[in-house]
Amino acid sequence: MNKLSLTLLSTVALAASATAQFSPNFLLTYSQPENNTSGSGGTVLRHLFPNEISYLDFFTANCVTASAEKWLPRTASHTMAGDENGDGFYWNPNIYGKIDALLNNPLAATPVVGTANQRTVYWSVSQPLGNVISAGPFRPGDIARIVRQGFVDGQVDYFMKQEAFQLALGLPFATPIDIDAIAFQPNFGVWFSIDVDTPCLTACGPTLVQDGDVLCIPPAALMFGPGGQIAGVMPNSAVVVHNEAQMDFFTMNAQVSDRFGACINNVVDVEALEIDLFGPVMPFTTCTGGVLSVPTLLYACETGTGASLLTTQGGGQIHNTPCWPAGTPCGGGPTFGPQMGIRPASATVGAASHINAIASARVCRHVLEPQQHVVTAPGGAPAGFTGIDYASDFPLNVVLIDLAPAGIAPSFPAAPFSPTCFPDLYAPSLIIHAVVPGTWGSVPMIGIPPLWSGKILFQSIGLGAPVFELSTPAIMDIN
Ligand SMILES: [Ca+2]
Ligand SMILES: [Ca+2]
Ligand SMILES: [Ca+2]
Ligand SMILES: [Ca+2]
Repeated sequence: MNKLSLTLLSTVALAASATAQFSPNFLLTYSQPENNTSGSGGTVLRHLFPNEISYLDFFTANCVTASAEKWLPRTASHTMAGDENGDGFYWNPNIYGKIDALLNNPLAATPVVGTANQRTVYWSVSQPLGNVISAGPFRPGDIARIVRQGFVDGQVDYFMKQEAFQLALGLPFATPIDIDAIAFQPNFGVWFSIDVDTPCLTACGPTLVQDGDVLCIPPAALMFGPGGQIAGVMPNSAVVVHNEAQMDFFTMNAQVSDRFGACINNVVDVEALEIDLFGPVMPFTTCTGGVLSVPTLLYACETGTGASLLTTQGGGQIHNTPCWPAGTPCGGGPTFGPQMGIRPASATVGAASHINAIASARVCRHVLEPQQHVVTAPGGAPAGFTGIDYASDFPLNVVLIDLAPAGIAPSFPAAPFSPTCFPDLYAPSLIIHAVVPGTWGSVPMIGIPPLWSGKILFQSIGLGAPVFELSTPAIMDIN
């Protein structure tokens, strides 16, 4: 028995646990800056950016309050990644460009089965991460995350590298690609879309792979690493399962309006993918005579402004969330955005965004974000001159303050604490800055002495769960 068949056997066994993880809730990103429906208690957390991940909870929230709540703020990314571009600032408002693909890998180890955190999910970027801190690059063609390796923080850790996609597509490594949608289940393989039409050499020979195509790398062509990541692929193994014309057909059938109320007839570009484990599975015979199991796919497309979400089920439909359809049917007016957690542009026009990345997930929400990320105060500043906003589902929260070194802040595993929220402690001296109640609020900033400069770090401990649960970390640059 060769190595590939052995790998396949083990993944079939693992697949049984995957269905338990499917959630009607989503981690997701939007293509444009948006505001969420809840308003996040008036805090800065209501402003969602294309390089931040939000959480949309249809299940534990009642439908009236379902809102996209910020889950991976930029400040948490730059604390995890450090001063990746070496400019002396942690703060990089354009980090990643946009997050254009998201993956909650069912094979990833998580402290609690069925949940995910900011260290377990993977994403893709549209602009490379700076290469000052991480030994490995984070390129638009990678699906990766930022972790601590041993005692070294800020390292890029891959689900699947650009080179593996290139190999599967029959492309030379010199041809960069941008992956702009990803989904994975061990029994269905890797499903993806690219951002720019590219001539490839797939399993079917020379093929112009289009940005609206949906491709699969079948399970038998994948080799897995010990953490459930893709350690290798068979060359030229990628298959176009739904080409752009087929995706246009699904979209036409779905009969969904865009933000202006016009009916969408094509995808232009497939921008987000997730496998719907509750949907039917269809067989697909490839050009080589192989048969693939094709799952129901949730997808978003570039034309899907107002943040609609569609499904391939039944030949193409608007996805039904547990609360409502994820788009307005043709003739019913614009798709506004609140159906997927964001506010419309006006009373008559929907939100500008299409959904840019999506992953089914269940997560804990505990987030910090300074109102002001960079402070220039050579003359000093009084206490409370700005604030650190927070979101927490815990009744009581202890906000810690610490100093961070230039470059990269060290983190420490919090286990057995924080099993569902952020899993690492960035404030080891445990100096208490404030104690605040839950949901949303703001903590006053400390005063800054004249001529002081440095990096100030905040992280909060939520109390009221069975064990302490940590917030995402935040760093302010003080000049
Ligand atoms: Ca920087
Ligand atoms: Ca990308
Ligand atoms: Ca695409
Ligand atoms: Ca995308």
